[in-house]
Amino acid sequence: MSDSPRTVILGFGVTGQSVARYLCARETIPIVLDSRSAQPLTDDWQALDVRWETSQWPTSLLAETDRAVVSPGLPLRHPLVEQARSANIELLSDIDLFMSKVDVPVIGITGTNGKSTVVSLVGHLLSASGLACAVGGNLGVPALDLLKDRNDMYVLELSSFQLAHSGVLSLASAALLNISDDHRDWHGDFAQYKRAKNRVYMGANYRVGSPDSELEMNTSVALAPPAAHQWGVSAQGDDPWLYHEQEPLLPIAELPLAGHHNIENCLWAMAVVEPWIKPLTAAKLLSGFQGLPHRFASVESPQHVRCINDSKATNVGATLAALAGFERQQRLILIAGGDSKGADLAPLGPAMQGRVRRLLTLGKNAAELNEVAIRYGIDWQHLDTMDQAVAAALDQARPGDTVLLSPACSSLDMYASFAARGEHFAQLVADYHPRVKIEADA
Ligand code: UMA
Ligand code: ADP
Repeated sequence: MSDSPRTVILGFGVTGQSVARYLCARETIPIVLDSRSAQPLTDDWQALDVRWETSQWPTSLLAETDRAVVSPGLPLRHPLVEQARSANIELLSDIDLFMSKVDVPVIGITGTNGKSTVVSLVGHLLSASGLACAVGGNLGVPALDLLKDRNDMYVLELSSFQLAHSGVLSLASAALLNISDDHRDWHGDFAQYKRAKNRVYMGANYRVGSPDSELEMNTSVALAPPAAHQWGVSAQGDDPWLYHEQEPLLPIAELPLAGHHNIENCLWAMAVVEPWIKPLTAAKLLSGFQGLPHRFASVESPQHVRCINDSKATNVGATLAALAGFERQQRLILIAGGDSKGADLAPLGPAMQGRVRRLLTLGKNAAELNEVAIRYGIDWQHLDTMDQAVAAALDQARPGDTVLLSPACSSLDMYASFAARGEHFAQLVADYHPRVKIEADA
């Protein structure tokens, strides 16, 4: 008989399936509970006992289970999680299982915005310096699936959901990039969200944070001239440069990514790998990095305008960062809206003033955006579809304007994902045929 703990997996999405693969390879066949309606299962899973549409543990199973691996989508107060907790079943995440197995350094990165960009940058720096590394976690490939190949290091993007379900991770290097309002619907309030994010530092060997962090850090990052143990930005002659302490590293003009917030992201990536890569070496390696799609990415546009796909801006903080990179010259047509996830959209008002010439709103929480626009005197129009929004934006754009899709909201009320939203936007821009201007010129 096997001595392995009797394990139940809660949720059978991307994470749950990676946990099942991991356990099956160790000859433990888990049971799965999922509150969704039944999904078709591939042949690989026929041996597995998956119980769909259940928000209730079968009583006998509750008594026989040692531990439950919880998928990130299930909130801490989900009935399946609460019943397990009441029955004193050990609760853990796929990240806990991953950390218990891995014997090489793991870097973990969390934050409200910039996680995927910084994780990818870190992966790029490590690979370019000759280390075999794999990146994953919330980014896409679930952590346990990364173990199929041997690597010198791993880099994980960690969401607040994963961190809330995890124990002490003891990462080799950990960073919390920034924190602003998001995921209220999952966490209940901002304090719980913040608490979950700070769990990234538990037991960490090297802690990278902001200068104003409440916890003690090994090094910190800010867009200001750096002191000892700090990374920042300072002038070299007339030009701004990236600095580590007193050492100039790279002119900002030579960074591989557009967008003001990406200056900070480059600093974070270099700070996180400092135990393995010297600052000047890291700065030289930055140049080979190509940005990720849907994050402040220029798309093929009509000649007279620049169009930017920032569909991954699924919260207010990301859209504020995108707006901050523009002068207050009324050159922006902003397409925004979707599911706000309970967030307060009001901070967008002052940031739009002077920058946004016209706001085009879409989706579930468009009415709240319209109210913000009215309060701050911004010209706005509500539209039902992205097709209408792109046509309106390009019809109204004047030479030199920028059309920015930066929704400040999740896409899930209208699309399968932020990527589907961004691709649709880019396609509509590429297919656009000027109507108003041709008629006006004729
Ligand atoms: N489920 C229930 N009941 C619920 C909620 C979920 O039974 O109340 C089930 C779902 O029906 C599904 C399963 O749980 O069958 C697992 O779904 P999940 O929502 O936990 O998601 P996964 O498919 O496991 O994907 C997760 C991350 N998704 C979420 O955290 C919502 C993916 O991040 C991540 O890439 C993947 O693990 C691998 O690590 C996506 C995401 O949107 C990109 N993340 C959020 C974000 O970035 O803002 C946090
Ligand atoms: P995450 O994985 O945390 O969602 P991404 O790198 O995918 O982060 O970027 C998500 C959104 O946040 C994009 O709209 C991007 O332009 C914006 N963004 C990226 N870095 C930052 C940052 N440091 N601060 C604020 N917004 C950022």
